[in-house]
Amino acid sequence: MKTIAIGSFFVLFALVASVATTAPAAFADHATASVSIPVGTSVPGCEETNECYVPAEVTVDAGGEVTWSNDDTAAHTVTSGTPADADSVGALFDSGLLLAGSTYSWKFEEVGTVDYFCIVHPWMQGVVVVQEAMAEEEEHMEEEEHMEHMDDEGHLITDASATGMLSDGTEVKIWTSEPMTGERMEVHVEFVDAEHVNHDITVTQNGEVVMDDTGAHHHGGSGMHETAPLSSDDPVDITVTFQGFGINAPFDGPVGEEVVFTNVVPEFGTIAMMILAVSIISIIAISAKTRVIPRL
Ligand SMILES: [Cu+2]
Repeated sequence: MKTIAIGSFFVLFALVASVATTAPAAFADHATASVSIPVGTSVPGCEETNECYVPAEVTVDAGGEVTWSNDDTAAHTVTSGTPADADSVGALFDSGLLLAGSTYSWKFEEVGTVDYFCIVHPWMQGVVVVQEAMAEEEEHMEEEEHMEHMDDEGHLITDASATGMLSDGTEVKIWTSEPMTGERMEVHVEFVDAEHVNHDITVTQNGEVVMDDTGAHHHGGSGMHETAPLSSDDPVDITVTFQGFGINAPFDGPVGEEVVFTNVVPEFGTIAMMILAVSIISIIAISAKTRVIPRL
């Protein structure tokens, strides 16, 4: 009886997990975009590097929404138009004074390019490109393209962007899409030949956290994660923290070990650099060759 109970629990779990992992997270997501108003923009200078709004240009589908957050200590505005053309100022939208720490959103209905700026600090300028919402077919194609990196079970079949290893010999592979401004980046993680893997994963770009998933569970040992829309094309750093094999705690394996992938640049293929940091928790002496048999 007990075996049956555990067995059906497992099936149910596997079912739920597979539904969760195959649900098509809009792979080409242009429904929303986020723009930050960084610290220090109330004095001129940010326009020299086009960083008064970050990113200075974002793309959304028609009907998509852009959200600006004022991360500066001064108040700013997000006002459509350009300072040079008085008639254009605020013709489409105007946030009014956006106090420090507040946000403003606007939904863009029409295809085209919309300039905007800050009335208080007119050197602050940005652009929103509104594009035709992608036809469903195209989206499917992108989805298939995306699936080409994995087999039916979600295991990587193309070259991994980088590979690391836990102290028990379990290989950890990652594959990422290219980091692109305004786009979400996909990160596939695979613990090779492992089942019921629990892990955390953090992605940073130029020191900014763009993804922080804790408590991920991949019943087949692999899964896909997605970052927030990126604010630059720069490479990212990925930290995978292993949290053990198993469905119910206590979990097996070198819990707490981190595999850190720095400077991940997918177009250059393989590893830029890989560091294995072993935390104190995992000084359970397991020989590097020992395979940990996942316990159900
Ligand atoms: Cu301003």
